[in-house]
Amino acid sequence: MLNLKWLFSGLILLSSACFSQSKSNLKLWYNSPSGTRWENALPIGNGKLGAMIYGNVDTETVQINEGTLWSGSPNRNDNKLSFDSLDEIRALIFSGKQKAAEILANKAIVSKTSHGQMFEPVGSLRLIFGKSENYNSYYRELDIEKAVQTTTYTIGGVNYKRETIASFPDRVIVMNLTASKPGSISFTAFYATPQPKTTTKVSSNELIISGTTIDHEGVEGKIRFKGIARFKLNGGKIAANDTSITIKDATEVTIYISVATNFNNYHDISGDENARALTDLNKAYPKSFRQISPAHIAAYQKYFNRVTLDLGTTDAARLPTNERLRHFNSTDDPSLVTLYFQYGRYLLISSSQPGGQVSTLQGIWNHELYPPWDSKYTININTEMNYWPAEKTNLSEMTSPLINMVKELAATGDATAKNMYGVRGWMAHHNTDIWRINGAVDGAFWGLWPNGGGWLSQHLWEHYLYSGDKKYLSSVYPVLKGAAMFYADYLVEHPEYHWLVLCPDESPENAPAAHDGSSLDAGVTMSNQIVFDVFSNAIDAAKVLNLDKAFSDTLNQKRSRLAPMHVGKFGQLQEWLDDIDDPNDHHRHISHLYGLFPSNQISPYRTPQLYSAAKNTLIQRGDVSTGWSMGWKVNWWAKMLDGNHAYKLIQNQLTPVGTNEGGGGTYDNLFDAHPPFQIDGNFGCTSGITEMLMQSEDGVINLLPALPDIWKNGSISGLRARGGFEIVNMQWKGGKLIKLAVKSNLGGNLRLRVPNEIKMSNNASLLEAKGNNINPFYQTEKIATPVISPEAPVDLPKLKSTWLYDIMTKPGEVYRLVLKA
Ligand code: FUC
Repeated sequence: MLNLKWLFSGLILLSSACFSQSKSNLKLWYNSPSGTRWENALPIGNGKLGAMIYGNVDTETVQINEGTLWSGSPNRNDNKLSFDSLDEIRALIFSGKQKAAEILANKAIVSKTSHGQMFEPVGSLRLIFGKSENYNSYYRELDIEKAVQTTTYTIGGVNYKRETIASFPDRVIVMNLTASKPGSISFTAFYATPQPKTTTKVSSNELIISGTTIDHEGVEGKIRFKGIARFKLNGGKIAANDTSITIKDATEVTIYISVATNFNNYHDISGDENARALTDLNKAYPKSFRQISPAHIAAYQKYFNRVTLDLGTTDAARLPTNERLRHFNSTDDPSLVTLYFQYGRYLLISSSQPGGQVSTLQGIWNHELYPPWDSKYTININTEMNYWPAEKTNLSEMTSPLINMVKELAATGDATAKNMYGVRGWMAHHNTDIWRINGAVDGAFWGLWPNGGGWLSQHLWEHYLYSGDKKYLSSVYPVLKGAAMFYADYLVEHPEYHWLVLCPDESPENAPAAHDGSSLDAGVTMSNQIVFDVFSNAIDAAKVLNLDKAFSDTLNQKRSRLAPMHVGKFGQLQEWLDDIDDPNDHHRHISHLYGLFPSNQISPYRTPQLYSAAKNTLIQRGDVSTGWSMGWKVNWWAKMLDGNHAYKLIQNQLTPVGTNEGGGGTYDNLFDAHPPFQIDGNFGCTSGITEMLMQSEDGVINLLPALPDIWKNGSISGLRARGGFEIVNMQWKGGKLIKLAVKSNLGGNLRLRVPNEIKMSNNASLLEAKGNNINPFYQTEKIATPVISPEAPVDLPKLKSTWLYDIMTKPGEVYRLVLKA
């Protein structure tokens, strides 16, 4: 497996300059420029602005995004005909005529207006240095410990350096160009953009781009934007013509890029993009790069430094990132996993900041006028996956744009629930965008899924489970209640089985052959699981806040009438109410495993039969899939307590794009490949790596639940667990937990499940856990007894033995434990 011979001969070929420049393991670095491929460029971002830096020697390209630059304008896309056809569609589905129901739903339910607007690029700032074939010592990196991109090279004995940041405190992108010899920097700069409705202007030291976004699907583009790049020189001369700026013989150049739009929120675009762009720029411009940069790094590290991970380092780590990626599957390179894990955190901090927008399908990085799937929000998995790492990898603040979006969707989705389905509460289908559309899009096959709101609302409850913040909980309670109210009204009794089910409904984007290729159905497993969670969260939140007893009783009753999970004849967890799964179906969506992860309805300890069925389903579906689906599978195998299988999925994901059978993989800049680039796979995998090391549900904090054999030794610090606990530090050796420090922020019982015996480091007594965990954040809802097909093979999980302990904690205290020898 480990091809050391190859590796070392490769290492000898590399210049020593590269080694000395890449001391930190938390860098993506390369000894060649990006060329023309966007996915080779390196991403920076501050949650408001995003940029991809190419680092080419002849021409530097800074491809720029601004989070609120979207096509279209305030709009709704509900189909008002929906309610009149609802009974007929339901009757068709209940009588087995799914295809006919789908045809009718395409007319009556699917939107006749916008199918969602697009996240749009501003354009690129280009710096033309002129032909320079004779460069050497080329090096470029993205330092994710500092959030700084750097490119260096040498021409004619002069060392050139470009450093670029998207400053968090200063809200601008800043590029600093220096050279080892005075007067060596000359280039011509201009804006290039795919946006058709733009004008560019040049003033003495400024390039200005202004424009309006495009119309899309009948919605007029009304986002106005303004981008200003202002140049500051040390030495040399600057000259302007009508489209470009030319700089000659400077010793240092700093470029300050500010971009703003008129977007205030989904229904108000009355902002002043000119004043905004100027305000940010004028504040930043007087400061030098040496002043701006440390403040930026400090603001970034406030978040990033909260978590450290060490899985060990081998010589493979001395190779450039693209080489490491190429050889990951045949070498032992644990620190590439560390880099990928931390890169997920870097990407989340850079693309999702309080006050900004939700990280899209591509985070905050898109260069295309018509991006894949509009680079918007697919909320039947992808947007949720983006935020899986947030709470547990100690980036709780990054959920703020998501929480805000869910509140706004609750406001817009109230009319959707009423107009389209005649019910109370709020809902969203499977897509949304910056205008917070809630209608069904793309065709009923994909779009007639009423659970976008229900799933997203889980994140609001999760934020409470991690923080214990009751004031916050009361501020989002109406949203949780509204999500539950929608389902309480929308559920109908199944005419044959008599359970309460959603209808019309579907299991995202998959269709059983038995239904004539139609996805439409009633009471699909994932929906039952989501409704179960939405009801449980509303009941639990009401209890914490001492509110709405009568409504909680109603939800309780309805919850007890939901369809239970089913184990089918192939031993699988059924995707649909009927036993119609195909064991050879390898569809990338395995939505019914939502109950295993991110939800907590399937557990090896509480529901062993369902757990085995979920495992059979995972095996039947296979490993091969798209990027995000691989990311989900890492989490699932971690929940299956099978670290080696989870690691296999990480290997599949860390494979160069285009070389995997069936899709998935990774680009040279470590962006995840669906393909094309989709950022959810990055975030999903970061979450999965965390779940391999720590899980905090199922009544316990489970430490090292799915450690693969290859990560024998390691340590992690700073993970957060539900109930306000923080894993201050955890160390393992030879697969055994040897050292642990847990901080309790809220107090309460800390129940630990660990792979070996441990003791308090101060030799205080340590209780073996008994009975139910009394910690209110670790209560598990009782799952209905599953229906098991008589043909299903009986296979119950064989679980490794673990040790369970209880520690009654006090708020603010740290509890230290060590291996019991
Ligand atoms: C869903 C998935 C696709 C893709 C798209 C953005 O439709 O089925 O694979 O990820 O979202």
